[in-house]
Amino acid sequence: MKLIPGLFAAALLIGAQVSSISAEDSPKPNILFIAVDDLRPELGCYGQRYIKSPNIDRIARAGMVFERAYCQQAVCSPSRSSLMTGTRPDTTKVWDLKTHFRAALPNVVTLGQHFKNHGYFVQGMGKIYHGNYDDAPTWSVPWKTPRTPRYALPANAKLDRLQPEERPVGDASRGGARRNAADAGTAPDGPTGSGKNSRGPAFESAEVPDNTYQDGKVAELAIETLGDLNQRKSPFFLAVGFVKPHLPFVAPKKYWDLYDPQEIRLAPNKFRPKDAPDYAVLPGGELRNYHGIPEDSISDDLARQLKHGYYAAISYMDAQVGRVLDELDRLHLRTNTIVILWGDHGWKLGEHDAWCKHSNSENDANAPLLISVPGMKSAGRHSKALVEFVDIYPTLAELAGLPLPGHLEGVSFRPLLENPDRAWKTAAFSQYPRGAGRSGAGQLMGYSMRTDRHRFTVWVGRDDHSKVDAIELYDHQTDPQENQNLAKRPENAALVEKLMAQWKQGWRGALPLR
Ligand SMILES: [Ca+2]
Repeated sequence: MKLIPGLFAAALLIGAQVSSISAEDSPKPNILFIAVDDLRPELGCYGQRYIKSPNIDRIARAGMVFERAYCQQAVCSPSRSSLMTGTRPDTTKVWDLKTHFRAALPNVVTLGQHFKNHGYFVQGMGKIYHGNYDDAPTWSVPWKTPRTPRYALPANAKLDRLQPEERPVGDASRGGARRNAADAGTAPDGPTGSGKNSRGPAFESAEVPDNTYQDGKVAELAIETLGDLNQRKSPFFLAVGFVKPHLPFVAPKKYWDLYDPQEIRLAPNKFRPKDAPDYAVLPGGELRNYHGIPEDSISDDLARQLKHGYYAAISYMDAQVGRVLDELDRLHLRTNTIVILWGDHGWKLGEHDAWCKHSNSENDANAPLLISVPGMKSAGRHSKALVEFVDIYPTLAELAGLPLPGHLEGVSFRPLLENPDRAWKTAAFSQYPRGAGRSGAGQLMGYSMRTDRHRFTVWVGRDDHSKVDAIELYDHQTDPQENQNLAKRPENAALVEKLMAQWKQGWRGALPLR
């Protein structure tokens, strides 16, 4: 074979560039940090083989799947602010979608900022922080994201722009219908100003290329950026945020075609948790913002369409993850890059006759977390250890050999990567605010504790934690769907007392021995 001199020289040059950021010259691993919006842990690699998620499954095969990872508050900005600052919502003071964590923590060093301060080139794109609440100090260069229309089909885009009074008479989406009061008053679930049926349809299937929607464009930007980062001497921290499967469930038709709607199974527990307070789980006001969604219970036919859309949106997003992973491989960066993927919180697809997030239930607090570290011996393993998203910051810092800032409220789960079955945290904590309860405790905060066996949630006054409005207790050994609150049963009095004592210890009392 006759070598073409110019090409050979180019190949040598590429090789030199690759090695310039590999272990010999720079011991620091790169980080590919993938955020996914509203992704519940219903994926192939979580044992749900009917979901087509081959690319996230690739990360699982090369890494570890955490089956019991919990966000600290099941809605975008509180969860992301907590994760990115390494502190909990009571520290960030971000419990809603309109507060920036810099208001309470003006000088906090975020995850990205910490890597930046230690020589990393830190770049972010797509949805990392919520909405317009970016944080410039996090990045080495300004965060950016491509903008695309929310819908590809003109009719849907037009509906999205219609004012409620312009909608067809008799349509449930016409103005005047009040949103579910509980949702409207207490569950921050959409941009300010959104309201009942004010948006386009909840789903869309269109014969369009992947880059019609935002995630396709974000993948393209990530691919282009990886090429640039590969030219740099410094290690990189690349944060790539995908917005699907967040509502609306829009995806190219080919991803819808991966699923047969007749085979989609509906949630078996289409009822509220028994003996739980009314506010424990809300019906899903966010979904009712979309055109054609009735205010009352969702019919089985519509539920099947919605689930079909959610699954299609997962497969579409997964394909974009795959494109970014392919580029990482093509550039030979995978051997020195830690890949982490997380969904910001779980989601209800009809469980408890409810939709969306916004609660402390297992459906909402439990979210996907996968991490792949080059050379890890436990690749392909799963861990059932209780881990929290607030642990991601210290874990990545430790894996990169960076010091751990003193403000962190989580712990590195690096030891689990060596032994996924070892003893770990005795509990994970989430919380969610609500309006006033019945006891006179005023505005409420539900502090929820997930132990190995139980979920134990105490609803207290936000201003006075000694005022208890309600308690929830679910036994995951006998009731993994949290259908029956057992807290008031006399035979559980001693258990409630024991869990209450553990709950009062909080996260500091649940830390693992390392
Ligand atoms: Ca979200």
